Amino acid sequence: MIYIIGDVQGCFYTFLKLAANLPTDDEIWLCGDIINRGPESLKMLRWVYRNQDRCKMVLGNHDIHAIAVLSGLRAAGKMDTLYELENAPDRYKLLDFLRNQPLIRTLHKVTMVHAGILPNWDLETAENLAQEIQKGLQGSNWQSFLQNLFGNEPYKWHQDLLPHDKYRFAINVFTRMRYCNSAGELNFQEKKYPPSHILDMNFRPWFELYNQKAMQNLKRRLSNLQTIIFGHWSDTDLINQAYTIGLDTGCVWRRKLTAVLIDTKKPEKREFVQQMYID
Ligand SMILES: [Mn+2]
Repeated sequence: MIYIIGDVQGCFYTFLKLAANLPTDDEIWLCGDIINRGPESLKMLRWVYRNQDRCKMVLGNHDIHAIAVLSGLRAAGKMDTLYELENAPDRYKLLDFLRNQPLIRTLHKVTMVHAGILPNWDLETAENLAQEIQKGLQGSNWQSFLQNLFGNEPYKWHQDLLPHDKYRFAINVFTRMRYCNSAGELNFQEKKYPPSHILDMNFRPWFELYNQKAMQNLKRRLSNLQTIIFGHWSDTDLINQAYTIGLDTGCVWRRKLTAVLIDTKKPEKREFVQQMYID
């Protein structure tokens, strides 16, 4: 069986304590932002590297930022806690490990991603975009490819976007999205949940739009019923809807780290395991 764990962000001892409460035969999947802002990024990343057989991850915005910092493309910010990692003797091995990680992982009807999937996309579109970006990050020109991924624009999805615009939009969806609308536009200004003011252009939390669409598809007996498990948005606390599960319960803000067993579909029957912050 597989447990998916929310944003660890370098809270390594909280993670170890939660993992100790999960069956040792089970796989652990991490839904991104495994490092940065918390105290023990280097220990966390080394643990995930050593336990690759049992532990799988997807990249979050903080993991991608760390790739850029380790490769000299971006400077570490004031809030970053990457200093130990930047100076570790095994930093290049860990850098290569990180940039070879995917953006989404799918098992049957469950998909794990750090921030989300655009409600307008079907799973195939999302998987193709994620694979193309992954190829770019693994390729020989990965540094210039990565450099082109940073930025907010374009704000609106269109299938005919130029490649770099398309990849920048897609990585923002996979690793940074919070609010979007049914026209496929992103809003990076609002981060609060619920929003701090009334949003124009019908912006809504992406997972509510996605869940609504999946419920409509269920009524119409369509097959597009993928459940999305995500992190990234600690303001929302635990989200447990029919087709979306949000696991960022604010560990890095000294709240909780949450795991969910990939198993039953019904929200009331899902098994969650939580650990209070202890780092
Ligand atoms: Mn994040």
